Amino acid sequence: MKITRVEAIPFAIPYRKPLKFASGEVHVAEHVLVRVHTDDGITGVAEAPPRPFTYGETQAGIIAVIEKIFAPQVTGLTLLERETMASRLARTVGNPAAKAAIDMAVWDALGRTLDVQVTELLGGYTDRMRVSHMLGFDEPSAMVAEAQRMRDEHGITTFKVKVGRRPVSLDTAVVRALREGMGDDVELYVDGNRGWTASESAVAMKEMADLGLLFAEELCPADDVLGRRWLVSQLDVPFIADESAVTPADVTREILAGSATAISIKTARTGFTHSQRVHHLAEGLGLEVVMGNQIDGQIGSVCTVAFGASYALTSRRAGELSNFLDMSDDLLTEPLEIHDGELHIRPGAGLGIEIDPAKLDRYRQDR
Ligand code: MUC
Ligand code: MG
Repeated sequence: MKITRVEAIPFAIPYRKPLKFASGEVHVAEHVLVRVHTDDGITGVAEAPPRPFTYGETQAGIIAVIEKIFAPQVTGLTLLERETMASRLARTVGNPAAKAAIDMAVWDALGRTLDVQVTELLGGYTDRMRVSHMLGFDEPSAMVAEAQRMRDEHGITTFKVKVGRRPVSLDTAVVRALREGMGDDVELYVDGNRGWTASESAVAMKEMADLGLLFAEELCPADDVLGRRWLVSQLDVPFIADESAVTPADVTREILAGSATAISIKTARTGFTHSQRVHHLAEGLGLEVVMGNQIDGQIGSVCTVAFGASYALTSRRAGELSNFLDMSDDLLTEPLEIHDGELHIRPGAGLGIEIDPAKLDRYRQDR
């Protein structure tokens, strides 16, 4: 069970349909495949998606920090020494996606070694999650057409709508068109990625008050401390902290300050080990949780559903598990499929996935 090597492999897969939102846009998935090898001949995998507009990480930076700092710190530890590993990684500030990918590859390797699923190791609550699809900026008719396609082809009936443009009517018109076009049975919520001010957010939420929204997420920056508290105090839907609340300490600060009332857990930035801590905190505080999407590929989406399915709290709401559908290809031997609005965990040990060597050869950027 001893870790002998950690690999960080850059790869790039274009998006068929780029995702645009208030803090950035993604046209190509330029991710890092992380592989953790052990002396038993086991390999665990995960992927790190660099999101410079959210965490400051780049693809080159993730590879450098893994190769220069993290790989030497974890090599020689066993798969069971995860808290020692976490405390060593914590000596370096930031770099959440790089740390998370190592952590998840270690859990995958542990599951494969013990011949159990990661979901069983973590909590084993269920084997699937309902799926929420994230709709990026576009014209109202195009966003309604995409939502209809997702419902018709995959049975998805929960949608997170990206907002945060100016004037706010650009986005409120989209949400209204979605409600009118999709009917009252679909679940809709909005994510501003900090694009609006607190007062713009309040105007927009009033304008959408009759649209039956489920949640609002990161409509304005958490750094607008009093403005955000003022906004959250007047909303009648839960306000999700996403990029403002990555660590358990961030979550505690945001919630106790009245600047958020629900939490997004993203395994791409907290791995499984720290996502567990955020989950337990949310449970203790009585918060709603949504399993979020870091614009993940299929490996990242498998990680999200593996964690989300582990607990009652994380599997209650639809998880954001479908943005890989917008990519032109991926690395798995058996692609993920969403049916009847659900994504199942994989049946095999660990995360239950295999990397297709031909696909990796085609998309890796280091050869
Ligand atoms: C989301 O929920 O915000 C967009 C930026 C980011 O960091 O994650 C995505 C989705
Ligand atoms: Mg968000």
